[in-house]
Amino acid sequence: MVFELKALPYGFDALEPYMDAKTVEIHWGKHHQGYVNKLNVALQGKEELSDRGAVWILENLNEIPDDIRTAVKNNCGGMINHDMFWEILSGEKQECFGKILEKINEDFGSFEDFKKEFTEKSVGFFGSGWCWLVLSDGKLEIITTGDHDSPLSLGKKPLLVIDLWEHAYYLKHQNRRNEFVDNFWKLVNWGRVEELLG
Ligand code: MN3
Repeated sequence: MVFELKALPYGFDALEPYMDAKTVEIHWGKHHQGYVNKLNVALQGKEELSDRGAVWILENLNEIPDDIRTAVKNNCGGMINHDMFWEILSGEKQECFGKILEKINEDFGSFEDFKKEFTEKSVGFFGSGWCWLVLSDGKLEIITTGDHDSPLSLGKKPLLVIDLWEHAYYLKHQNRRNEFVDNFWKLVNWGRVEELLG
């Protein structure tokens, strides 16, 4: 199969003023699209792999031939990590609620403790990568991954993610990643995160 760029669930300006329309347009239309394109190039003539889907690929990287494994890992992760990033954002400000809030309180002590740890790990992460809330053996964890590595490759279920590559914030915030992370909290679609928790 040929992978396609998933449509954004909202318009470019839907996340204003916390995430600017120009950043969303370039991030989705150029960066995200670029990973989809490069994944298709890497998997050309390998339908037996692409037909199994992106999740299977990231859960089974050892089954990808050596000569294309790095390109497939980077670009499949680039595609699917961005799919999740867009879908857990929303312009309709929400507080964390329901089952996901209960689980966060259970595993982190309080929402504020969770938010503090996630913020510190996001702001402090060195280089390009992602910070995640994942479910691992029934327990919530905050982890970071470098480049476009996915928690799926570690056997963990991703629920929430922030993109820490400079392209995610440089136009608006330049080097001030902490401002970008602060704004991220105003955009989280907790209803979607709760659905992903299942
Ligand atoms: Mn990105």
